[in-house]
Amino acid sequence: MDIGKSSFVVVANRLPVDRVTPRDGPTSWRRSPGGLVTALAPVMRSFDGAWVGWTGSRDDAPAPFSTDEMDLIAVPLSAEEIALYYEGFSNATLWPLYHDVIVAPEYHREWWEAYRRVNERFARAAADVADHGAIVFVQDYQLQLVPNILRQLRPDLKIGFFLHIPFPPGELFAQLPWRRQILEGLLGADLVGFQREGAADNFIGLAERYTDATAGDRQVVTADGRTVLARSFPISIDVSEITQLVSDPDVQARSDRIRSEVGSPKHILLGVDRLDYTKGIGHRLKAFDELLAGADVTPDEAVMVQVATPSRERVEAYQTLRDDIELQVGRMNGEYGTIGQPAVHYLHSSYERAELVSLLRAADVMVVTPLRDGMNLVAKEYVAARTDLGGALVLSEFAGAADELSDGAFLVNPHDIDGLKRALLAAMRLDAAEATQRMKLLRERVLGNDITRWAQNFLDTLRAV
Ligand code: ADQ
Repeated sequence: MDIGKSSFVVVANRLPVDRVTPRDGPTSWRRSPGGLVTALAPVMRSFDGAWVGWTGSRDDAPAPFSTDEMDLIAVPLSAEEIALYYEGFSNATLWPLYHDVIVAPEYHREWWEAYRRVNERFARAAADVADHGAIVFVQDYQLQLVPNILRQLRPDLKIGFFLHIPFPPGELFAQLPWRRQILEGLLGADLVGFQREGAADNFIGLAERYTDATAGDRQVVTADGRTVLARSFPISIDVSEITQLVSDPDVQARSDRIRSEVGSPKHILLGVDRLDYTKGIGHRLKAFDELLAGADVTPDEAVMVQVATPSRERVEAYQTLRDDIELQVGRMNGEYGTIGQPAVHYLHSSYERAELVSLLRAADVMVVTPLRDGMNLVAKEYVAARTDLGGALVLSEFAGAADELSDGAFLVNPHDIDGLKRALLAAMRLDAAEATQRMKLLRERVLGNDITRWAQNFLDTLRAV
């Protein structure tokens, strides 16, 4: 198939499609769920766009192919590169370092070498497909070196970068043996986007400290005189997708069934997270445990449903976390559960969007308690799902979403277990009028800035550079 040059190129660790291999018949590709691809699809369509990324399988290099919306360019990774670049440097060095060192980051030179090599491969693939003067939009912490490599290869391009996770303060970032190279990598972009204002400030300060660049107001000037904008663009969700699902009678019926299947308690508390140590799952379980132990609520009155999506299962810290959480859930159910009625319904599984939205609709209190989180889309999805203006949101102040949702949510410091218990109780005891009032405030914020608006803001800013 002839894949031409593109005037709009997205570069991300993963391609936005999953391979479907039926037993009889040819392989095909299905668009993966996710707001980012939904937001970018219209831009892709109108600009003849291409997406550069990994398929998710080792040594997988299908020839470039097209869907209705875009050309897809696969970047292959070997088993060793998956271990060193992806599981290693991305998820056991950068991820914990950028999330407040909740788990100790590991610094290994072979991991760094693989990260550098793989970033170069992604940059070359993007350089090959980008038309003269094209816009290239690079995503996230796995690819922080791509902007600068790309700039060297193709000075004609307009390059944007968006970091989906936090950017840490200097006290933590300084640990990184390759801090200068990472900063220089990002400075190859014309626009570097972050979830929160504070992250952009961290970046500007660190660029001045560790590179030859000069800090300015929401921008950095590099040694060779280029201006790099650093701004916050709080990401959001595809509100219309959730609204459509909520209005589906099957989803409504499923939501009612979920309530009765967990014993029709007065309060359903819900957590939905990737099983990740940043999400504060243990903290929220502990708070609920203490509420039950102190008889603030009884197991008849309140149950917790915790969906924990399997994640990064080959990384050691994630294996330990799973053991810890499952021990904690087992103990709680042993202590407070009865036959057919556990205190915590723990689901280690991935779900279809319709099932997820049914759960969101069934929950009286959505409990989002990360110790650190770039944004947290689940909090916004909950708000979008509550077209009935019901439910309450307990939200960590350490999630990016807290910047926008502080008015209607019960904000908590998840490390403060007593505070968390008070917030859970307050959310459970909320009277209907105040609940409606709070949900209205939350919905104003979420509906006013959805993922399409986010993409538009970022790309408009980039074009205007
Ligand atoms: P994540 O850390 O993955 O994202 P989050 O923002 O909550 O966290 O997004 C998770 C997404 O996966 C949500 O859309 C959620 O509905 C979905 N999901 C969760 N559990 C699921 C399950 N069991 N089955 C199916 N789907 C499930 C990173 C950053 C965040 C940032 C996003 C986007 O860590 O801080 O908000 O990127 O920038």
